[in-house]
Amino acid sequence: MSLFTPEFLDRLFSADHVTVLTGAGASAESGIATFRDPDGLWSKSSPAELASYDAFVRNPVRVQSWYSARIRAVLGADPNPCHVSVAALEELVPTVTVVTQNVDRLHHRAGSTNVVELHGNLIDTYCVTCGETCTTLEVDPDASEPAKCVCGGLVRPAVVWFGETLSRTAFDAAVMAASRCDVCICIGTSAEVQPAASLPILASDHGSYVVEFNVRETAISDRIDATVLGRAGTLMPLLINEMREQSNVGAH
Ligand code: BJW
Repeated sequence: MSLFTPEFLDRLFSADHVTVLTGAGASAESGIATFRDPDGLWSKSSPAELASYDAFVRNPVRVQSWYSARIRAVLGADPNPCHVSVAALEELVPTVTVVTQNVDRLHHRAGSTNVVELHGNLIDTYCVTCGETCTTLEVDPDASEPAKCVCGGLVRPAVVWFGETLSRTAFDAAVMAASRCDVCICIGTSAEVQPAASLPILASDHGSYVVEFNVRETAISDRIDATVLGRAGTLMPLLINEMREQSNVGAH
């Protein structure tokens, strides 16, 4: 007995374009903390003190040291079965676009070839004064000075903070992917942060079948076609197995 509805599977088997929107839950099984879960990053620290440009300028050492620890966590993590299965979708569907809110580069490392990073990434850093790429923002929480560029400007991670606009190129690509896909699979996002959370609704408005894989219901559950409850690293491999079995049946 499949966990997935017949309509979802039918739409997926005949899809030309699938858009996968991922959030922190997709990387949770790689050991990377989510934001809004009971043990998530925002349960320990306030986003207002860490994830805005104002917070960064007010206390650069605090923000840089917090990001230093997160960069180390991401560099020490590996893609999990969810990332691997999302990459495997490319063997089964003509066009797959991965639109991720995650900043950990794990979709790239798992082999996905068409990834749109809505909120930037944690690997790159740049100077807020001259804009040059900097090698590192590594700083201890008790450092007396923040990490600076050779020009003297503060070094920041290449992520999108609250109140900042997303890259135009990335957002345009995400809107295009949401409005043109036949199926949209949202994995491990609370759908509480805009404008990312509006993408599945846009997909639905354009006739796409929209399903979410999550351990709990979310802010968009009652506005989409189906919610499949479970862990991303379990559900995505199950889905790929069903698709492979179906394509083998079709081939014989
Ligand atoms: C599992 C699982 C497992 C766990 N398997 N599932 C319109 C209306 C209202 C507000 C706004 C609006 N437009 C703009 C705003 C303001 C703001 C916003 O949305 N605020 C809301 C919180 C109210 N948005 C912005 O500021 C954005 N900019 C913007 O819109 O620019 C234009 C503009 C500017 C100014 C004014 C108006 C317009 C920018 C947003 C940037 C978000 N940045 C962050 C930090 C990135 C850097 C970093 O990593 O430090 O991005 S915040 C954080 O939230 C991070 C995430 O990408 C993002 C989304 O979180 P996500 O991925 O959904 O994670 P969680 O933790 O929330 O959820 C995890 C889910 O996984 C849960 O559902 C679990 O159940 C599930 N899960 N384990 C499956 N194993």
